[in-house]
Amino acid sequence: MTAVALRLRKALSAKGLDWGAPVEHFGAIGSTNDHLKSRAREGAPEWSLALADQQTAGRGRAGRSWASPAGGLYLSVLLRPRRPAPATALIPLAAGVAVCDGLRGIDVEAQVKWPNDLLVAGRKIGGVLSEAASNAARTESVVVGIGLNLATTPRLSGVTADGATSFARETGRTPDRIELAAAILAGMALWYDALERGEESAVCDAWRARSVPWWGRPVEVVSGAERVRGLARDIDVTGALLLEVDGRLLPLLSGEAREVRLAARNGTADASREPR
Ligand code: BT5
Repeated sequence: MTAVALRLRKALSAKGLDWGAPVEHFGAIGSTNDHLKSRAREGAPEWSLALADQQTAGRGRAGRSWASPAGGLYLSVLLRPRRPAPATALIPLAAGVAVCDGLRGIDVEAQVKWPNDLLVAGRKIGGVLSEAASNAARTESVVVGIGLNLATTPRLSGVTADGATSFARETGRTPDRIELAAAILAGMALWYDALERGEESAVCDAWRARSVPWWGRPVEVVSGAERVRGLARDIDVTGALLLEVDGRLLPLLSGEAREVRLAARNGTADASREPR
């Protein structure tokens, strides 16, 4: 076990969490999620962890990449949920709550943005990538990956370049990555246990309380070739974003969401569903 893995175990046990599951640390790896998914297939136990100093093939959702230079936090955790859907659908939101609280615990006013972004002052400081493997009967495993920009703000090309931030950019400080990881994992344990007890609404409430305050405002969600505009109303217990479109609530399960301007035409949301 590396010194970093040992330090993470110690930080967890200082929080009263004696981590029975394997804790693996890598200087560099393709993707901690890919690694833990293959461990999951080999039968690794729940709460197995993979942590990397940098990733060479870090992944976001839908085939997007995640810039993972040294100086960030790249952490994946393996869960084996016993409860069926919709509880499993809320795991990414529960993780978002845990990451948000980890950052707030070190004085960064983070917010969650549906479905999986962590923002500070409107810029993306991190994200969650949750990947489930199921058989015919049930969800066998969920690998939850967390990426956070800490010491450096990655250089991203194009429109996302100014959309990213880091802990250092926001505070002028560099946090202790291991202490932060332990705090996030303690939060994960708390909210995941709530889900396993059937307390979906508690997780939804916690998520709402940390969300960007866009309720009642026009939001656009892009998913593949489809674009939906409507008023953000709420999330539901399946983790879907509820958009009001033409007076009806439309649940959206995935996509990229952003606030949009009011349509000049009539001063209300330009609520429409149309191909891009
Ligand atoms: C995410 O995807 O936000 C989920 C990121 C999860 C990364 C973790 S790191 C540990 C584990 N192992 C992995 O391989 N992944 C997980 P998504 O919502 O699809 O956001 C991806 C988009 O964010 C990209 O298309 C860029 O626009 C932008 N982006 C990429 N890298 C970024 C970064 N470091 N900081 C801010 N924005 C970034």
